[in-house]
Order: sequence, then C-alpha cells, then structure tokens
Amino acid sequence: MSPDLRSRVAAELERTRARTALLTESVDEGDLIRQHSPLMSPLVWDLAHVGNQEELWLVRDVGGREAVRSDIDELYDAFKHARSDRPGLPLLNPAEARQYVSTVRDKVLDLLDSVPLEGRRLVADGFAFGMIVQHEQQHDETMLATHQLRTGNPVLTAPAPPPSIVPGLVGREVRVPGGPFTMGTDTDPWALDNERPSHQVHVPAFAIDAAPVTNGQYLEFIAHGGYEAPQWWSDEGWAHRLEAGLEAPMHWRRDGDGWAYTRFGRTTPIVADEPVVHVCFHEAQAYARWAGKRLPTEAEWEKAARFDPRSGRSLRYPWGDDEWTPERANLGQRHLAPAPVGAYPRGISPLGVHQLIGDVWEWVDTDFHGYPGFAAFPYREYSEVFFGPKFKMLRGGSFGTDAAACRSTFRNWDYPIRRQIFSGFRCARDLTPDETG
Ligand code: AVJ
Ligand code: FE
Repeated sequence: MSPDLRSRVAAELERTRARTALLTESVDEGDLIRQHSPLMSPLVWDLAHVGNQEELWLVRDVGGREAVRSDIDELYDAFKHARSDRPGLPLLNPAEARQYVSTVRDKVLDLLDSVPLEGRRLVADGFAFGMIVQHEQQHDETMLATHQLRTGNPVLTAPAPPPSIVPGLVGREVRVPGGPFTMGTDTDPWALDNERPSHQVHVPAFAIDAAPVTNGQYLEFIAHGGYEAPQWWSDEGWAHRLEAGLEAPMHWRRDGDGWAYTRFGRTTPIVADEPVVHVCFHEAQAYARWAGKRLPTEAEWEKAARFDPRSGRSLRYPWGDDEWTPERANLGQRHLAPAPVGAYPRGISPLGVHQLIGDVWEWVDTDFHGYPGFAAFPYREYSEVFFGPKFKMLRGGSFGTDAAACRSTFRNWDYPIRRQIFSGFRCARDLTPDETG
C-alpha cells in the first residue's frame, strides 16, 4: 500500500529529529534547563513537549496504543503553563527527556508500518505524521530563537548564505494586477486547517516591494529619527515603543557611530543589503509609513507569492509547484542568517517578486481569522483558539524554518510586539490614479 509515502514520512521524521538533536546537544546541561529569556521555554521543555505531542497525536490518537507517560501531559501542555513559568515545573531532566522522545519515536516508527495511510482523514496522505513533523520543525525554529537569546560561547556554525547576484533590487517594486486569485488550498496534503479551504479573493491592483526591507533601508529610518516621531507609529505601536524603550531591532547595539549586532553569539557588522530581522509588527508598520507605504495585507502577500498571470492559477510556491531545493530559498537552518536581497533569483514568483519564501518571516497587516468555511482540524488548539485581533500574521518563513513547515499558503501568527522571532517585512502601496489609469 503506499511504501513511498511511508518511507518519505519516516525520512522526514528522522531528518527533523536530527535537527532537534543538534539544537539540544550543542549546549551543555545547564544551558538546556536554564531559561535564556522569560519569552522562551527552557530548551529541555521544547524537547519533551515535542515528544509529548507526538505521543498524544500519533501513539495514542492514531495508533490507539497505550500511553507512554500520561503523568507528564499536563507539564508539557502549552496552554497550562506560561513560558515564563516553565523552568519552575518538575520537568524531565535532559537524560530523561532524551529517553522519553526516543521511546515515543520507536513506537511511532512501529505503528507507521501498520497503520493505514488512507481512508480516515486524520491519516490520509500521512497527514497526522506530517503535522507532527511540522510541529517539531516549528519548535526547532523556536529553539533556534532561544539559541539567539542565549549568551556565552557560540555553539552553532553554518556556511554564510549565498551572495546577491541580482543588483538593483533595493527600492524596486513589482506591480500586481487587480482581480481575483485563489487563496489557501484544498489539495496540499500536509496543509494545516488554517490554510483551508481555498477561496477566491478579489485583490485590487497594488505595488509590492521586490524584496524584503534591508538593514540599509532600516538604518535610514533610524537615522531620520523614525523611533522619535510618533506620526509614523500607530497609537498602540507608539505606546509600546515608549514602554519597551525600542530604538533599533532586537539584538542591535550602538557601536561607535553605527550599530553592531550579535548573532548566535558572534558579533557582526550590520550588512546593508541583508533583510532586517528581529523587528516587531509595530516597527515594520512605522517604517512603512515613514517610507510613504504600508504593509501588505495577507491576501496581497499571497497573491504576490502565488498568482501566475499566464495561467491564472495559484502555485504552491513562488517558483512553481515543485518542492523546495536549496537554490530556491534560504530555508532549513542551512545558513544561520538571512541572505542578501538578490541571492535567490531561482525562487522568484511569476510576477518577479524575490525572496518571499525563506530569509525572514514577513509581517502582514491582517489579524488571524479562519478563511470562509474554516473547520478546525484535527484540534481547535492548533489555530482556532488564537483567532481574533490579538495576533498579526507572518508569511513566507525564515532561514530558521524548515521546508516541511513552509509553503506559500502557510500561515504563521504572533503578537504584534514579538521580535525574538526571525521577523522582517516588505512594504506595499496602493497605485496612484496615474498608475492605474
Ligand atoms: C504557528 C509558530 C505560532 O510556535 O506558537 C507549536 C506553532 N503550535 N506548538 C507556535 C506551534 C503548537 C505556533 N506558531
Ligand atoms: Fe508545540
């Protein structure tokens, strides 16, 4: 019955676990149990939480097998304890956590051999397994953000991202034609509930930046007093800017006349043509207003990323329907930094927009809601419980996001004040009457 699918699922589980292992074995025991920031869980919590979700969804729900450790469910339920409280819980220690996740994994590989991967919607096309792969990959990105917050000697290394090979992208815009396009998906087998169902959205013509906003552009906003001028900020954003004392992206600090920042324990100069990262929604919105633009809506972003004007179809990725390859986008923690704009011409969208996938998550100006006809699946807790005005959407994934958890329909969300995530943005604007006429 579907040996290819089974071996693909097993390979994805294994590849994902290797990344989790790297992120949790590259630091010492103290670093695993320590809380590096009240914003984040101790790494050892993420590790056991990944195993616990895998036990709940696959061992118990899909496999109908006996619990491995039902006594710890409560400790690793993200809804029961705030991140800041997690270090005080009687958590599994690192050795116990490793033992636990590997016991769960053995049972999962065993049931993967026997459970049907068709029929029931939960298992059709390996969905529940794909959800677990994506869940672990999402926590791997969260753990990477924890690594960025940790102090001490650097432990992660990676080759530098590729250089820019397309000049002239900074400040360039792409015009997106008006009209309907298909947003969301019904057919992507591992797409999560909030990406469904597909539906037509009418998006009027607009212009979008050909590339994410760079450090060089953002430095101009700072130099022009952008952080001192309330007129560029929303009321909520300005209140937050004052209260949090924001004056530059997170992890930047003054260095003589300029700025430097520390990335995974290494101090580096600020590279002008790299996308700016570690900004919150409010900073992104203030920059856009200062630049005479605005943030794109979520529908605009997705149209720029997927719409093929030749066929009128929406593609799975900017480059087409084929799976990601390393030449197409900076994903998967292969490089521990965003690539400069112009580094991925093979990943451009049909309309010619660069680096929509990978490098940095892009804030868009839309609250988190279900699409028309949304149905929570398999649990309300994956996304429905977060619907409402408290969260803003982020699209496209970052250098820390795995390809398994990234596609042009993928929807991420966070509080508008978040900046420890690998978040950047690009701007959009309405067309002038001259341009539309
Ligand atoms: C989709 C990234 C917002 O990390 O809070 C992980 C993913 N959900 N465990 C998050 C998630 C449950 C989620 N985001
Ligand atoms: Fe989780």
